[in-house]
Amino acid sequence: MFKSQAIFQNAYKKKFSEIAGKKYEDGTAWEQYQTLVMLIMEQIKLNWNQTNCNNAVNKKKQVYYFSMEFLIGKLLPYYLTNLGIGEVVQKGLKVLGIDLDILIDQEKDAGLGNGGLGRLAACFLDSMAFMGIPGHGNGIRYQFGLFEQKIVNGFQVEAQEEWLKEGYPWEIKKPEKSVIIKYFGNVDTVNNNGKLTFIHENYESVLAVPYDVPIVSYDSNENINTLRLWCAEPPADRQDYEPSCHQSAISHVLYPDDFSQSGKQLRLEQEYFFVAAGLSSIIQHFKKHNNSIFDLPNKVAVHINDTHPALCVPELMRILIDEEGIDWEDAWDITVNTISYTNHTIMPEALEKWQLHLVRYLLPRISMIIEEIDKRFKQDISSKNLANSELMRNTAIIWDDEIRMANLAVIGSHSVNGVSKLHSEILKNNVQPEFNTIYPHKYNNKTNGISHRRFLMEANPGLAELITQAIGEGWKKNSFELNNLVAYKEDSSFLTRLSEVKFRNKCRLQEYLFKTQGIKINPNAIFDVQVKRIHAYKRQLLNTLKIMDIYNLIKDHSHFTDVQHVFIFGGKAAPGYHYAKTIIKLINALAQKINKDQDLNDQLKVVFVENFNVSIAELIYPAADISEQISTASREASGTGNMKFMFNGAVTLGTPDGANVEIRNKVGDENIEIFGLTSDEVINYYRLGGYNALNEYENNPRLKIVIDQLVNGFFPDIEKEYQIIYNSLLEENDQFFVLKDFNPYIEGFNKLSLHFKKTESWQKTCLTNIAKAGYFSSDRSIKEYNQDIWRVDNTR
Ligand code: 26W
Repeated sequence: MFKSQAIFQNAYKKKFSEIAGKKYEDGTAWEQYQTLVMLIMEQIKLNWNQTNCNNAVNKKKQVYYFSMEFLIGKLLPYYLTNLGIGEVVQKGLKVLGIDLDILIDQEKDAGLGNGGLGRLAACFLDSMAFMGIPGHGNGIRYQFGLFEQKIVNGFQVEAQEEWLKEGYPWEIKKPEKSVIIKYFGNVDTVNNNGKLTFIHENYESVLAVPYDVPIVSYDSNENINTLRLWCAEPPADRQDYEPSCHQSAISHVLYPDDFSQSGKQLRLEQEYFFVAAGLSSIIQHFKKHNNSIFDLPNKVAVHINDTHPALCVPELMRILIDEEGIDWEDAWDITVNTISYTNHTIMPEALEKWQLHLVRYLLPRISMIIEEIDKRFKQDISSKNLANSELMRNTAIIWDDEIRMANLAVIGSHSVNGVSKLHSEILKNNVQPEFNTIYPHKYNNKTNGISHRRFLMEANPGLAELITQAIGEGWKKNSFELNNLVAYKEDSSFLTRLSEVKFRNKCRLQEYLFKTQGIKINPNAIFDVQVKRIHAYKRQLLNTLKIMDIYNLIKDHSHFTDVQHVFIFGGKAAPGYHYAKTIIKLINALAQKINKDQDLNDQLKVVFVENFNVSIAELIYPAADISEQISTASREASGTGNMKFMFNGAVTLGTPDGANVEIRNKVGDENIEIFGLTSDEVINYYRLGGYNALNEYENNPRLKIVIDQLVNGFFPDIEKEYQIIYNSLLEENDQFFVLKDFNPYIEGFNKLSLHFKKTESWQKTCLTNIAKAGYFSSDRSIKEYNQDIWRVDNTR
């Protein structure tokens, strides 16, 4: 591809005039960007088609990753690196007087996700393509992404995220592959000589139109997978519909809450929409190339990313029974053997439940099937003498006139996994112990991973180059080779270069923050970073109370350090999550107070980075010194930010939660700061109904001061602005153990701050973190998913 700069330049000029009908010099930056993407699309098309043909001819098993979210970020810079054409393109454009960075700026992050779950899906697509696994994404092409976050007077303000406004040149619309999705109506049951058939009548149709995006991974040009995103349109015979009509509303906007279950009918419509469209296109494709539908589990793996696509279970049953004419028992075997499920949260608020009457009304045939699955499951466990009342209550799919999606997912799939060792144990032993006795063979762990090519190779080119100079390029394809860096632990010139790279990355972030938010920070300071969704359980509050305490000590003259600290926060709060939004306001109020306080001599700075997204994340992780992973133990299923920081040599300050535990096992206690209650302790407290938060408050003078400051006029805000935070700690007895973990947290933080001053020792710790990060590449996760669950032969 583009063997020389001249070839690229000519192709570019030609393509430009084809697309824009004028000379490239007269084009807008958007037109220049669009041309570049179209040119790349043209180059990869052949391999993309070829991948599909090869898969068909070789009858390779295909993996379909169903996810409500895919947070793929920007594709242009990543694909240039992956295709190995970054330099040719950059230099070629430069000769034409075009700055590649300006073109990259034109691309909007595809904000098709909320947070960890969506970014995990994107990393998994990357690793599947890299490893030659025919693995495709199936999701929704939301017209509007999550939302764009603006901070106005310290408050989060949400603006529509119009990522598609100018078009998205990476997608190809495939109208010929559209599918009709049926909602509402009634089901007529007809008895044909003893065989029941089900006819769905009086339904409303929605057209699902697929848009395909190519998934191009590093050095694996010959295997280009597909992310298929479905867009809702009115059906062909109803083109008179207003564009705002019910039908097209389905793919309008991503549900912006990644926490509480909501009874929104629209979300249920969305879930059925991409499930039914995806399965229909999979079955059509399968039937074209295979003779027997009984072969489905050998040729197709359907993976459901959390319960949002759990309607795959009844929908696949519906297709097999109503359309393929298979009897229930066989259909059930095929379904269970085809589907596998990952759980991403044990928070009860986030476990999806749908009102039975809503499902009956919206999806009449699907609800019949769910009720039948529920009935047969109950009969089955009774016949095996497994039933007792607690087991019946906890495992039922339908209970209290609600459908519990997690139970449907467990019963309807052959594999159930958690996303870190700790989370998988909690899931199996504490959340679903009854299912674990019924189906012990289903439970397994797949610790999350992240694309180290995206978050190290691309995001941190300085570090990537330094690593490559030391140990060669092998680590890009085999992340475990990073371990060879251990040999450089005593090499002081290498350690110096490592700190120089970090310094440059901190300058890069400093420039960005000055340009976008007008904030000045000192790159010599410790960058202590907490970036993730804002949630009570992630405890941004604990971090804030810590900063208030440090501030108080400095003001009190009882504390002076010669290390400066910059505390960086970033993340979005769900628009309806008042508490989380108040936390954002509190952080900004603290930033205001601290940043302008002359007494502090710049010892402290607090920054809330606006609109945290994949692109901004790529600037932040490489610049971090301390990675804040301070969730209430047992609540964070895994975390993946922790891994992104680790690959970039930041040191974790965290609780023994999620994958933090595994990070500690890899780097050793001396290279991480783990503090606070363990998950067992937290779970025990929950069982006992909590702990005595008031006690902590009353017996800890420094803590008492900061808590009082929330409500005593310390912040010049409207009265009672932070009362709900104060109340959450004292009146509601601190459900997330913020006060209980306060002292150990401060201790851990102080240790890391002191360590930072011992430059060489600190750099060794950073190096160890990078060297031991290899395990947390999504390549490793995907390898395990494939070996244990999907079983696709990906040998070339
Ligand atoms: C119903 C709304 C909703 C939407 C999304 C509820 C719950 C979710 C997700 C399950 C939330 C999520 O993103 N979970 C995160 O998944 C990551 C990837 O496995 C983990 O690393 C995080 O610990 C987990 O919080």
